[in-house]
Amino acid sequence: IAKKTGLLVMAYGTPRSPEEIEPYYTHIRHGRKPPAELLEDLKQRYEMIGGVSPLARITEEQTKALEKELNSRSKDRTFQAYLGLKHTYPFIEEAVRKMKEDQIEEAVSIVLAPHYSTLSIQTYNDRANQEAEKLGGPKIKTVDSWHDHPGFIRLWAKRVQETLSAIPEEERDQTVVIFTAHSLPEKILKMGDPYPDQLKETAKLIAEEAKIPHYAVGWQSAGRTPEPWLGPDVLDLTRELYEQKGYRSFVYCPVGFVADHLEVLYDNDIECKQLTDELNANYYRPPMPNVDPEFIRCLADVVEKRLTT
Ligand code: FEC
Repeated sequence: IAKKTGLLVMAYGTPRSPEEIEPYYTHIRHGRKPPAELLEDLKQRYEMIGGVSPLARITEEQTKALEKELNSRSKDRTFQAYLGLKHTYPFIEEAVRKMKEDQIEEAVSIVLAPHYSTLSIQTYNDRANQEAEKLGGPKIKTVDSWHDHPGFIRLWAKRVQETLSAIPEEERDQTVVIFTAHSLPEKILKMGDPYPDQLKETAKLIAEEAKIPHYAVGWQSAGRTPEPWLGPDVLDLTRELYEQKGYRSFVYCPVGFVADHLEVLYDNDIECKQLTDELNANYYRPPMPNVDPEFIRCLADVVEKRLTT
């Protein structure tokens, strides 16, 4: 009989209704309630993208699709998916408890974010492992990163090429592709964190594969705290590329994310777009991976490989 393997899919999580915004934001802030002004600002951003984020639905679809893909590939294992979220229910710990209750002894986990940081992926993996240790199982094989997976690179390369080929030829010389990920506090640099280098690697590989003549790397969605965050911020970078390099068309590739959600639908599609409008420049953004079967196959490759190492 096929061995049952737990598939723990971890992701950021999002409020499922406007009422959930406050507890969600409080969780992100490590239990500190947000000041009224910051809360209002966040509520307005959700309002601007339609009230709630599509992230909850997309994460669930990605999880189901990954489980199905893995089961279609494997004869000697049956994968059973468990969704564990970082900032809302079902929390990572709940997913691990559920696996234990279901008598899963062996599990593999993946975070739906490509780049490793001690402040991002490691916190997911630590929370999963700590809960499993507390319960005496299951044994979880975690994945650190998959930012350079050839399938992931190909998928973005194709999407950028499609976007570029829709740009009129006379405009293309003045077009720049900007690769971004979520900014993190600058203190990660002192910790020797691989996050910035991994984003640069992703950008380089996509640029090579898609033969992109002009590209830049930046950071977006920095937190609203006084400490310094990794830069250049995508808005400053856009201005600089416009003013100093003469670019007039901007193709935003938020490769640090894998789904349509607030940070893309607001921070890129509204905020960056406002700036390009103001500059009288052109805004483009290729579609996110979401549940593209090619993307799901890439995640399945990563999981399968982890199980053999
Ligand atoms: O509802 C949605 O669609 C939410 C999408 C969402 C994703 C996401 C991904 C990442 N974050 C990362 C780091 C931080 C750090 C802080 C922080 C704050 C927020 C806030 C919201 C939010 N994040 Fe997020 N993030 C998403 C949403 N994030 C909302 C709070 C308001 C704001 O600052 O805009 C700062 C925390 C602090 O104050 O101390 C740090 C990283 C990722 C990408 C990797 C991953 O998905 O885990 C890193 C999606």
